[in-house]
Formats: sequence, structure tokens, C-alpha cells
Amino acid sequence: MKGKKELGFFEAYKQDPLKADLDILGRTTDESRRGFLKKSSLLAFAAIVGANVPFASNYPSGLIPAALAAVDENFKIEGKNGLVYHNDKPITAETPPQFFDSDFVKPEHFFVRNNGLMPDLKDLDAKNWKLVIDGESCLNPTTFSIEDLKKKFKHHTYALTVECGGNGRGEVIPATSGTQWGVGAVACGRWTGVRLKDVLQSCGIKDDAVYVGYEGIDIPLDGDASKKPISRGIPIKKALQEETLIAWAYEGVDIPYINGYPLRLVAGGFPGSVCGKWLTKLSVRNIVHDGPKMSDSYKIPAQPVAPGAKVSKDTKMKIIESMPVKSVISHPVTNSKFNLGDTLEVRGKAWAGELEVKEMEVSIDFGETWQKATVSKPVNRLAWQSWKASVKFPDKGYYEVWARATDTNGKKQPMVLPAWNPKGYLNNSCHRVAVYVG
Ligand SMILES: Nc1nc2c(c(=O)[nH]1)N[C@H]1C(S)=C(S)[C@@H](COP(=O)(O)O)O[C@H]1N2
Ligand SMILES: [Mo]
Repeated sequence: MKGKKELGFFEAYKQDPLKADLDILGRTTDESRRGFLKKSSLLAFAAIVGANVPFASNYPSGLIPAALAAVDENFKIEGKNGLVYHNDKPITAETPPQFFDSDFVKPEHFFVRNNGLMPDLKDLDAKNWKLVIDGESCLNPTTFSIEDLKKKFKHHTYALTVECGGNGRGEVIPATSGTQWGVGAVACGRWTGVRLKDVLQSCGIKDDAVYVGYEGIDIPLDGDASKKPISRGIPIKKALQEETLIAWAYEGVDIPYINGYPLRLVAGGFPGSVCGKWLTKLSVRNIVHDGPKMSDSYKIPAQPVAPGAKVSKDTKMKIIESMPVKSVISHPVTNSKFNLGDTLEVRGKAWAGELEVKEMEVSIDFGETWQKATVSKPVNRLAWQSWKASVKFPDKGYYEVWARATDTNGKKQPMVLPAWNPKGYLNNSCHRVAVYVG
């Protein structure tokens, strides 16, 4: 009998593909990913990915190989399918990148970011739902039923990109607290409802209006019903944009319960936290809204700070508004295997907050050289854009496909990490997928 010997990935894969895959995935706990940083060397790199790495000398130090993608633990949420689970109290779950391959994200694949507990299903009653419009800067406070909204105002449908401000936090170094999102706390799809602007103007807005704050009926984690888990909002200018909606449908069907049924605020291009779910109140404020999660702890430093720095009470902080330029690779999925000589079509989506994506590039040599991808026009303002490129690999071995978007102001996604901030917000670094060529 032959003695036991360490097999390279391809030999192992030929003998037992499932086991070989699991062996790679088995090294993908958060601890081992971050642990990689401590002992990373080019040799360790080749050993850990189990293949020759043709462009190894370009590999940025301190970067975790894309082969060590976070592992998904399967988790069932009513009405959801195939999401990657992060937490159950509150529920947080993200969309694996292959579900971004369709033009828009299907309702069952839309990510979930709850700050409190789900409202009771019996309280999610579309027929008896009431939306209150009030606030210091509202001339005629009014209560609408969903029927009233549907009858009184024109209906609009827009594809809008909703991305959690913490999307990408899992790769932030030094690590920050909060859900360790991969790239999947984002979605774009067609929302249907009425314009927030039409509803607010029908109630009358005073000249001193600066902000619109929302309230929903979710339940605080500690059960103390007197305070909301979250009540954020948007500047009046954003509230009056044509694409800002009070929506009752997503992709032609009722919004999923967990994503805010029966009524939700949707303001594309701003952090997802402004899109109030289970919406019962909108207050037109004469001050910057001061609801839960509007405090300095949920902002970013106005001036860059050193990675890991402690911010004090005196550090000037700013509210996140437009999200930065970003992209995802929806095909291939990470750790795919191809044959030398194959032409690989790489596809994905890109978005740029309030701006548009004007250019997409891909790299297979860890960012040394870039090849242009074609990028489609958005179906409307604030919708994400599809892109694709064909790539060929020069040799057998381990590669990473990196994707980089540029917005209409000429800003590019950073290859590795953007400015660090204490909550790990706005990580728009390049999405990377591992590819084995054998
Ligand atoms: N009422 C309410 N609205 C909310 C939240 C919440 O916890 N409660 N979470 C916010 C955050 S932080 C984000 S990123 C988005 C997530 O929307 P989703 O759960 O539909 O993906 O909803 C926002 N609206
Ligand atoms: Mo969020």
C-alpha cells in the first residue's frame, strides 16, 4: 500500500471532489481567515490554496486569499431561500453572489438586516395599516391607509439599489464589531409604490424642513416597547427626489414580510438603514432627525482616522449619505475550476450610490493589469448596472478574478481596503473570486 501523502488540490479533487472542496472550505472559519494574515507568506499561500499561484509575486501582503471565502451555515427564514446566515437575534442574512446573476434580486434572495425583532405577523395587516405623516415641518398632519395611498397618488416603479452601510465589514482590518457581512448585504430590484414627494407635498411642507424620519413597528431586542430599535431617515432633498418611494411591492409581488411588508420607505443609493420597514410614520423634521441609530456611533469620522484608532467625543462625525462605487462578481462563484484554454465569461453588477458606474475592469493578476469589461446603462437612476468580460488564463494554477468599478466622478473602488472607520462601514474594496485552472 502507498503511504499517505499530502495531495495537491487537483489530485485530491480527482480522487474525491466533495472531500477536496470541503477541505478547502474547512479552512474558512473567520478565525482561520484572519489567522492567515499572521503567518502569510507566498509559500503558505500556495499551500493553503493547494495549487501553483502564477501571479503570486503581485499578491498584496496582508490580503486574505479569496479561496478562503466565508462559509455558509444553512439557515431557514420563512420565504427565503439559500441565504448565508449571520445572526438570529436580530436576524441578519446575506445573499450569495450567484443570486446577483439575474437582472434583479428575487424576493426570496433579498438580504435581511433586522435591528430588532420581527413584528408579530398578526400585526402586519395591510387592510388596516395606517401611515401617519406628521412632524414640526408638516403643515397638515394626515393619516393614510394603503388604499388611500393607492387611490390618491400616481403609482411608480423604479429599480433601486439598497445596500447596508456595513456591507463588506467582514474584510475590514482591524476588525470592527457588527455583522461580519461578505459582499451580499445589497440588492437591486423593482419597487412599486407612490412618490414620497407626492405624499409629503399633499400634506404641505414648511420652508424650515430639513429631514424626514421614519418609524416602523418592529420590537426592540430587550422588549422595551417604549423605544424603537431603529428610526432613521433622509435629508429633505433626498425625500423630494422622484425615485424615493413609499412602496408596497417588490418585483411585482407584496414585499416579503421580513423585508418590511406591507409598506416600506425606499431611497436607493443611500445606506439601506434609511429604508424604513413596516412603515407607520414619517415625520417632516425641522432638525436632523434624532431617532435611535442617528447618534454619532452610527456615523463615520469627517476626517480620516488611523486604522484601529479610538474616536472620542470630540471627533467630528458625519452621517453617511450616498454609498460609494462598488461591484460584485456573480459568475463564476468562488473556488470554481476551469481547464487551461477555456475562455471564461466573468459577469456581475455594479452601482455607485447617487452616481452611475462609467467603467468596469477585471484583473486576473492581483491588480497588476486590468482588462475593460462592458457595462450596461442602468434601467433608471439609482439602479445597479450589469457588466461582463471574457478572460483567458496563461497557465495552470490558482488565480483570483478581481473586479473594479469607476463612478462618473472618476472614483475607483480600492483594490484592498478603503479608509478605516470604527464601525467598519463603506468597505467598497474589490470583490475577488478564487479560480483554479487545471
Ligand atoms: N423598521 C426597520 N427598518 C429597517 C431596519 C430595521 O431593523 N427595522 N433595518 C435597516 C437596515 S440597517 C437596513 S440595511 C435595511 C435592510 O433591509 P432588508 O432587511 O429588507 O434587507 O433596512 C433598514 N430598515
Ligand atoms: Mo444596515
